[in-house]
Amino acid sequence: VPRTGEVVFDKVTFTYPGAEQPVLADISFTARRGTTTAIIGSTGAGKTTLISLIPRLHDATSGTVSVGGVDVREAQLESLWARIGLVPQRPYLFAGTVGSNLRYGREEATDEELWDALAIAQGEDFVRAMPETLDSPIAQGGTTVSGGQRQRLSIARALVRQPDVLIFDDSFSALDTATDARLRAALDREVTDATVIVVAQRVSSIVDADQILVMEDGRIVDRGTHSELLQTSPTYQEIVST
Ligand code: TTP
Ligand code: MG
Repeated sequence: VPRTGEVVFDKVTFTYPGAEQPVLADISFTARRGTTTAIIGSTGAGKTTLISLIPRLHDATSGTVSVGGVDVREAQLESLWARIGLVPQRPYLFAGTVGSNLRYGREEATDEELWDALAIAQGEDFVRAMPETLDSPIAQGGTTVSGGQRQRLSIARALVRQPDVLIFDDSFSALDTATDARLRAALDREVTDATVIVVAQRVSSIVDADQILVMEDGRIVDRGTHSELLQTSPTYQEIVST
């Protein structure tokens, strides 16, 4: 029986249209509901490309990607997207208010739901400190908030949608380590049903992950928990030590 939100990659390769070299080769893994899968690897390793196949921003060149047991190529796009919350590496805020940006994707969310999402995303304090809180204006591109605030609003926006699959693409990089730790603790506590996929540069952001995939040149070269990889993966040891 396919589980809600389970994400499975089966022998996936991907080449960008017009490119000669594949960016992803032989990617296979299962990300289970209620667990966190972390993806780590150097810049250009293919992490953003990998997660972009889940909501079909691109289609695999070969192999299959499935969500909840359904091949994404056979899923209806709207219902697929409704189940996925992706926080992009460069989050985008549009001209409007804090509230309208948070409701993007789920217009019917109540103010209380927005505050709950902000509390998890560690954005509650700064939004409460704004003169008009949820009604405070946001300029196009989010230029009126800091990079870290933009990241937290973007994380809260994904949480408001209550997706089965939550994907964070380097979403904690602009946060100081204490805020990063509080955010991950809140996610662990409050988001228990979703399949969580975390792309990270910083090892401290992923030490608690149920499985860590180490990527290099479009391949998963090692996998395991933090303590397993410390023992078995020279690549991981190198990432940890830098
Ligand atoms: P990415 O998937 O963007 O690599 P990354 O997310 O691991 O890197 P970073 O940590 O810096 O975010 O890129 C993988 C390769 O694919 C890289 O050689 C650039 C190439 N690429 C394209 O050709 N077109 C694209 O649209 C993207 C996103 C990447
Ligand atoms: Mg990336």
